[in-house]
Amino acid sequence: MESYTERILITGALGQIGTELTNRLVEIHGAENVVASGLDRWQEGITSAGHYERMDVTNTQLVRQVIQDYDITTVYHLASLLSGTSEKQPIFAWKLNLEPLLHFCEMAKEGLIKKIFWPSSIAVFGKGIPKHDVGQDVVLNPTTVYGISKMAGEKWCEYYFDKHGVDVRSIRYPGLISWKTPAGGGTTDYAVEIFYKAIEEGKYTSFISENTGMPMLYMDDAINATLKLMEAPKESLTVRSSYNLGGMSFTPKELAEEIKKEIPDFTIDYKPDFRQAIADSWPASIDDSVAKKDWGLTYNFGISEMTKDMIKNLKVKLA
Ligand code: AKB
Repeated sequence: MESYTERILITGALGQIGTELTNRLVEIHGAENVVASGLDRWQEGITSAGHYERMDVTNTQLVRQVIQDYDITTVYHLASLLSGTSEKQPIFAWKLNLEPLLHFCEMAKEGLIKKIFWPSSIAVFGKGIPKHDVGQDVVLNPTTVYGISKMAGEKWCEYYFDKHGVDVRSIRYPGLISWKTPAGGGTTDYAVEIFYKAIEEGKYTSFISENTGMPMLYMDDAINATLKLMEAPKESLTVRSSYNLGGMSFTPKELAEEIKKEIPDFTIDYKPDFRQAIADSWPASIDDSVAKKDWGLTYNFGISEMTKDMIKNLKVKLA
């Protein structure tokens, strides 16, 4: 195996995954080897990374300059518009979700970068696919702007690996639940909002109907999985589009029942909006046996461990 000091660039470093992934990468590789980037201006404490670049990831010249200036070897390219927001800005969603990925793959093809991580989503599956235990190799039929962009991205990842040996790795994230940084613009985000409202107001109106099941993952498990995939030996990876990740599956009603065990007076009602149609086109549960076999995917959090941890930490954060 080739050995070198990793120099890491994270795009979308101030987002829901980015903030936590950046902290873990700093712990592993040292702050001086981690460059965080995002659209916000630099300010004290913006990130734990040793460097911060205010950068629009669609600005190809600037991105190339940053890669060269810091001798970047590995890119975690997280910047993306999520499903709800993508429906409102389809052309921009396509541009943001696809073009920078291609640019990073091109730079890897030129030998400027050694490894790329790019997140895909359960949104790639879409209509006409069985609802439960959806396998790794089913036909993809996304019906949302976000799902279409993620499906195309997966195909590009596979293409750059097959044709040019580009080491780009990817996970189809389910809904991600976390307390440190709020999510924004996603269909699964009800499962984050519900905790804020439960603690602050004791009640929540869900934009997803009570019996709609979706796969979800607690952020700690998401970060562990991402790092595990990136550390896995190249030879053990059999999927170069994107790996299924199932996490746990539950409905808003089941989550509300779990929250009530911690906050007995909590109440929920349901007013589904345009995101219900998106959720209806997604699977309720995912088969992730290929990720388990290829690179040892494991989870530490089920619905009750996650609920307890969210409430414990958010109570302190919101106090
Ligand atoms: C979203 O809801 O858009 C995301 C996702 C499942 O990719 N959380």
